[in-house]
Amino acid sequence: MKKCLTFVLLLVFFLTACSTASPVLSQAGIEIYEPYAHAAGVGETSAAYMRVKNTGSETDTLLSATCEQAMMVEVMESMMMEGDVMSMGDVPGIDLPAGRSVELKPGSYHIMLMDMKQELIADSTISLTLEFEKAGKIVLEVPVLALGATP
Ligand SMILES: [Cu+2]
Repeated sequence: MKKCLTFVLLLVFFLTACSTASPVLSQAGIEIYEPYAHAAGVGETSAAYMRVKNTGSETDTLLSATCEQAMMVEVMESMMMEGDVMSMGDVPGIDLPAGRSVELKPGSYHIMLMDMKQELIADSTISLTLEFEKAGKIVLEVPVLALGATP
């Protein structure tokens, strides 16, 4: 009986681990987990976040991104707080070491969607194209969440 319970607990543990750890997309050695963007109005700025895992055997680099609904898209890193303002700058790329995950999250790396041509409505999705040095282009559906919400 005790063995049986241990087995059930292990099974529950593995099922839980699997459900939170499944990528929404796996292509050319790149896995994408939990992508999301925040709602924004026309002319406003939004950002997209996600976890990117490189399952390949060589370092890859996320070079750039494009989104049809935004006038301009840049891969950025938030660097420091200056008073109340978070300063950020575009980066030439985000290195993805082999076998490792890199998180794009508020206050860190993010994909900035600038000057939206179209309103980003919560509970909708947008299409984002990521360009990697080795994996090439990956088109991704990104769920839009209310401002400040996380998956
Ligand atoms: Cu930014």
